[in-house]
Amino acid sequence: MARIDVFNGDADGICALHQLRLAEPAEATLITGPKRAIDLLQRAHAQAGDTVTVCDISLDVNATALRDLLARGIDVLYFDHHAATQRPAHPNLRGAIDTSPDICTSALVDRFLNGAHRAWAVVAAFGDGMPSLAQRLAEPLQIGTRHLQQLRELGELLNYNAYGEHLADLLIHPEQLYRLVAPHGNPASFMEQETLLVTQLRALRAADAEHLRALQPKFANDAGAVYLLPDASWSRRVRGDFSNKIAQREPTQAHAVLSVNEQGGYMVSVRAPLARNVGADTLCKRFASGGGRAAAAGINHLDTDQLEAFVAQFFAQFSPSSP
Ligand SMILES: [Mn+2]
Repeated sequence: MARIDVFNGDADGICALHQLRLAEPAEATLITGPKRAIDLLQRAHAQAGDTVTVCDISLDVNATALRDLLARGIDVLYFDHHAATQRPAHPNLRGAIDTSPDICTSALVDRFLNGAHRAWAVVAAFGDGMPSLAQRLAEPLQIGTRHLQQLRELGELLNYNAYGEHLADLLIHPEQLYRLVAPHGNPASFMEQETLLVTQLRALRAADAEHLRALQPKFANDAGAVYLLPDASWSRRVRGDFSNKIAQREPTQAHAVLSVNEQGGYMVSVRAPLARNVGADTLCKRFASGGGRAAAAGINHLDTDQLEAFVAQFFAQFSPSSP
């Protein structure tokens, strides 16, 4: 009767599984990866009688693998807050799925365990960018402002480690990070014992932020700005958050962030001006692999020789005179 633990490599995934394993210690095979790697359940090679625990990866993305496990008599304990439209009803499927916008997986696990390891849920909520949830969870713990600040930093650092396209972009493999977290009953103990790792993560995040501060738009006018991120690990770590950050910094402008993709072209992320929130999808859908929403859209692959056309269309789309 083997156990397999499958979890997102970010703060929420790690802290969710950690709470479960503090409550019920078990030797398990671990399956995880960078934050973007969510198609993980198919890697779980389980036999009838085994138990698979899943944390913080979309049920929809893993629905086929899940149905296959259940059909083969495997027990599945599933906790998640991402897209889950095709939730199978099965006696061997337990856990909690809740896609409300103000909940994270670690908070679901916290509820499941009646708050037994609450501090880790607080860390995770901060890491998942939900500070008000974190504060709500922390309230009954009556922890001081300084300690709460520590939990916030830890959440953000654990989360930051998972950013990147490939494992090589990450400071340490999320599996290794989980193993370092695992012996610690509380977050303060982890921060005291793992000072070197915490320092390295802090330094990495600061250095990346410095790269970003120095980055100038490649093309810009009053209507918007186009940024070109270099082909570097730091680019792959920051690109997920960068579009949101600049959109908030310049709410009247449209933004495009281009980064080099695996095929040697660009992956494009477009944000309409926050103040207007229209046009991003219209622009991106003009390109073969483009799509998205009115406020935020993207192009998976833009050939380098299409760059000029894209930039022209971007400014045409968002110039004040255009409809
Ligand atoms: Mn999460």
